[in-house]
Amino acid sequence: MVEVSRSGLVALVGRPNAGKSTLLNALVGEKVAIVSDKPQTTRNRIVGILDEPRGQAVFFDLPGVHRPLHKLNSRMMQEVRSALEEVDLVLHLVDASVSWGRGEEFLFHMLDAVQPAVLGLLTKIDLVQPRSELLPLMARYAERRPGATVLPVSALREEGLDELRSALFEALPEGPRLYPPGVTTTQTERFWVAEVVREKLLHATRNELPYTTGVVVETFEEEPGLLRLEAIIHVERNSQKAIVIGKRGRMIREIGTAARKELEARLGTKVWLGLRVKVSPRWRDDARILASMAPGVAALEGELEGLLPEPGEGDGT
Ligand SMILES: Nc1nc2c(ncn2[C@@H]2O[C@H](COP(=O)(O)OP(=O)(O)OP(=O)(O)O)[C@@H](O)[C@H]2O)c(=O)[nH]1
Ligand SMILES: [Mg+2]
Repeated sequence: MVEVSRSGLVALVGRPNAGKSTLLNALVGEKVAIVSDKPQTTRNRIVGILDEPRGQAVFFDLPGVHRPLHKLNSRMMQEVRSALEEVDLVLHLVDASVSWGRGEEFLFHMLDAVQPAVLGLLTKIDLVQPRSELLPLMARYAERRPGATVLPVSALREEGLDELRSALFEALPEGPRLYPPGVTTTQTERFWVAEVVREKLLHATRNELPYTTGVVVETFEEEPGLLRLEAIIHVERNSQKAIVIGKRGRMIREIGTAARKELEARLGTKVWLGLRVKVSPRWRDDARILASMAPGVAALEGELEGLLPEPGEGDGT
């Protein structure tokens, strides 16, 4: 019997910190999205691709759904809304380790109105003890969305992922691959550099800082045996600049070293990474700076030709 190949676009949607990016990395089997314990880590649509004999799932990891107070956040929410119009399937991630509040209710409302099928996921179940406490949560989800499937998962412990993969391939339409096998993401290396710097920055700093910092790569130069990188860390106030730099530059050195090591391992080249901190009081509302933080899409050297659907095909128009 010939195996049926399925393919489609799958959005990962949830509240900030629900575990979307961690799950994406676990499903793809490679780190394609940065992760942190601070909410609003993901600011752009991140594409991650799972390729199996039974099909190909193209995931959109998205910013967590929250109330936008800046242009940056409005764009983040716009990214979620536009993704919901494009995809074949939505994975709705609900963090099983925190209580279910008004934000989650808002998200349910938002998803009630979308076209694609929604698969519910209870995430971080390794944190739920005893496990029997999952049952009322699953029941609550089923009550809120009658007929929906809801699956418990732990991306960290890789629990429930086989069941999830099976359920999602079952839900995807039949169709050919959208990307060649071996491609796991579409983001540019330049964008990845900014993301890795931001991840190390989020790990090294606390509290308010996550929301008020942004990273732009200014220099990306390939020299023989060396990748020369320079990035600007935008902050909003002098006091934040002092925190990011740290005593005698200790903090920024720590961020730079951690980012450089990860980039060298990933890109397979020696990296020189210069970091500068700049006070840009309103960068979160500055269209020019925000545009310079956009991910871009990596060129796949013509490989995609003939593999991508015709424009307009499958987009519901
Ligand atoms: N214990 C446990 N922690 C998890 C699991 N999945 C994610 N986390 C943690 O939850 C935090 C948030 O994870 P992310 O993957 O960045 O969450 P996100 O939904 O992408 O967050 P935003 O991008 O900010 O919306 C991190 O500290 C993760 O390590 C899990 O299965 N178990
Ligand atoms: Mg994320």
